[in-house]
Amino acid sequence: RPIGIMDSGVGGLTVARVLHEKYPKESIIFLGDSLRNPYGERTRDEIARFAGEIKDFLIKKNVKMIIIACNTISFNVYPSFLEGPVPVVKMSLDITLPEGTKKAGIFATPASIRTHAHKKYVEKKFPEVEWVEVPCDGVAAAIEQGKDENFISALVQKAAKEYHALGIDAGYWACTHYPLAPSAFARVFPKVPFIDPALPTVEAGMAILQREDRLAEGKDRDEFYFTDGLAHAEPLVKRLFGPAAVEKQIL
Ligand code: DGN
Repeated sequence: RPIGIMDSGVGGLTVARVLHEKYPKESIIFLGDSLRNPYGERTRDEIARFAGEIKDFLIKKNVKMIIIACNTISFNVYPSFLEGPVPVVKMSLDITLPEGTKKAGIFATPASIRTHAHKKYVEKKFPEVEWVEVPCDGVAAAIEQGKDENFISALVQKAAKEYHALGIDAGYWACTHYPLAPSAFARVFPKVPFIDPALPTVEAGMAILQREDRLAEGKDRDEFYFTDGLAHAEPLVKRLFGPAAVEKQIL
């Protein structure tokens, strides 16, 4: 049985890519809700309702586990979302930081920052670091729409300035869209390392499957569904995953 991966759009592909590279025997069913993207500027109830629809779709596809490859969904759904016939794994908060980091920025959508989930966790894990939260208005949407680097870096720059993050020595990509635009961040923060939690997220999910002895023995096929925006999503999927089925799916 395949592993289901969900996001509000193309961002979750950054998590799917890690799963694909590290565990090539696993099959992936991906759904990105590009039509209703961005989730990051929506209310909690809306996010929870849309996420429920994606979850139902994946369960009908007979997945053995669901990875929520979206921070906004992970930290806005209600606890009951994690219950059901298959394990549901949220985005990991368990990042590592380069040694000697003094000030670090949490870059996320406004809806993720509103929960303060990331800050609460990393402040406990790294109490010696000064953490700044940087809600990045419009950045995920710009990446979703395939806007160019100039456009995206201007948005990052604006948010960084507004939230006093320009002097950081490390950044936390707490939105799965952002690792698709590393150069836009590098322009604003030259030489600053950015941390992507995709790997600990995938490892958390695979640990569950391993414990239950449910790892796949060989890939069947990967399927990628988007509710809109195929003109941008399809070439991106092909670039990251090679030939794979990409289809439009209305929820
Ligand atoms: N990729 C989503 C996340 O990790 O928060 C956010 C995308 C969005 O809908 N704004």
